Amino acid sequence: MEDIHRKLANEHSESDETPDSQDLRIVLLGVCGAGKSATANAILGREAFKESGTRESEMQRGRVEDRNISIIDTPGFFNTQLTDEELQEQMMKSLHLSRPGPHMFLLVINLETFREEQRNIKEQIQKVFGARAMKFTTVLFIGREKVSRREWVEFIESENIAELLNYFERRFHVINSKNECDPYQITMLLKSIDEMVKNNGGQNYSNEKEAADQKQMERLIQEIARESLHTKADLRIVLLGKTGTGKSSAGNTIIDNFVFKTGMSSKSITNQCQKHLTTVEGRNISVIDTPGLFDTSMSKENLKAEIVKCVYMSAPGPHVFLLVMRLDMRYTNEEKDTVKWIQENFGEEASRYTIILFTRGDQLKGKTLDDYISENNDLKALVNMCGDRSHLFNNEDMKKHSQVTELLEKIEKMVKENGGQHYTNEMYRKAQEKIEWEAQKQRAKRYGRTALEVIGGGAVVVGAGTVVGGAGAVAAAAAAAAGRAATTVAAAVIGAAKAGLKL
Ligand SMILES: Nc1nc2c(ncn2[C@@H]2O[C@H](COP(=O)(O)OP(=O)(O)O)[C@@H](O)[C@H]2O)c(=O)[nH]1
Ligand SMILES: [Mg+2]
Repeated sequence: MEDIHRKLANEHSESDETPDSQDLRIVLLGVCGAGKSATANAILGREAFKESGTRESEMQRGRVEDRNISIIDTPGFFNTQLTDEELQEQMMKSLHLSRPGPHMFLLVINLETFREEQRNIKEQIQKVFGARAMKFTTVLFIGREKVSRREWVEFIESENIAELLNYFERRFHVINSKNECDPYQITMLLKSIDEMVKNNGGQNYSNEKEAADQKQMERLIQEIARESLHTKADLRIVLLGKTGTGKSSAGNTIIDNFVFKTGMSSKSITNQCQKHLTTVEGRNISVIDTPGLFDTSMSKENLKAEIVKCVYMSAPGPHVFLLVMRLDMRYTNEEKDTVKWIQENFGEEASRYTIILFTRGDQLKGKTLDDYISENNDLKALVNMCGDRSHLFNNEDMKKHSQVTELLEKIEKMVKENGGQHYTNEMYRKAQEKIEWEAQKQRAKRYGRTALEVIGGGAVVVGAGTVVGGAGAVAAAAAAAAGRAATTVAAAVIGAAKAGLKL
């Protein structure tokens, strides 16, 4: 952590000072050209910032009204000179400069140039800093002298502005443009800011909440892993695949009961991993249903965090991944992406533990499954990669027990070929490390990093392929408490959780 702060500070020596912990720390936000730098200068009472084309976040300190103030100026939103990524970097830099976090974001809106379409600036703020930032934001209207009293009242009472202000719990203040701004207005502004900071309990904005959420998730993960080890089934089956392919239906067919909810919808009916333990033909098995990959109703991060739970729900690891596909659908790019996702996230080794399970056997129309597979080269290659293991279900005919018996035989044959081994959490951890490393290489190109890393909540990436932080310590504690097996699960899952929480 220290290292990162030092490195960031060195890299950006133009803003060399560090805010004193006693300073009032204010980050100025707004659209490009709103007048943020001029406003900062008006507050500080000197020409501290250059007043045009701010491209980098920068901090200046001053003593105003007997107190130290640090103001961090940022490039504007909707800035055509910066890419989205560059802007994101600069916003993260503003957090770094205001560490441990600003007391207030001042959203500067120029009464003269404010345009309707810029109202979605609240979405921009939320996207960059998270929903919590709204609590720490005050709207500062500038250029009051440019509009008549009647215009001002109409503006502030208009529906659009009322809607915008509601997001910030109606915290706002109005001052003149810099050249028309007398010291009294600044005194009143600071008084108003003090009041708002006080109402927030004197706290500063930081991503600690997210860090706390991460810790809670790690605890939950360990709990599930430990519990799963207690109720360990002899044969552990995980259903994976796109939404609507028939995963939940196939689970029901295997169990011979309506345990998993099914349905026709482009959105996932299943949004959480669900495990069911049962006895099938004298075998003690667990079936884990998962939400569909590439489901549009969940964010990518949440979806991944949820799907990876199947690994620890099947602790010490699943014997088989059933990759479910519809027989009556073409093998589309989306299907290919599903396969790619599984390979990336569970590692190439996962294919040794995979059987392609086709559903909708009722629509085979006289052909054999092999005929169907050999008609498409890509599909053939996929099945081949999975050791030519495939099976066909007709979930409409759940009473046809032979389809389940045959599937279980295929699974047992595969387990035997794998030397009785199942997919392990260690394999999962390796796959995640690989993804992490790839992502890290991408991140290294950027300065920004996430607020979590900069402001210091959870884990911090310190070097090639190494991840340290709170999570490691938790895993170590789990090692002592729960023994080795549980730890491997916990460690693997913590990796997953971190990946899911977009490190
Ligand atoms: N005709 C037919 N319909 C099926 C079959 N398997 C699933 N379905 C239907 O496909 C829809 C989606 O199934 P579901 O199990 O919820 O898919 P999931 O999103 O992958 O879990 C449901 O309406 C099922 O009734 C099958 O083998 N034949
Ligand atoms: Mg489902």
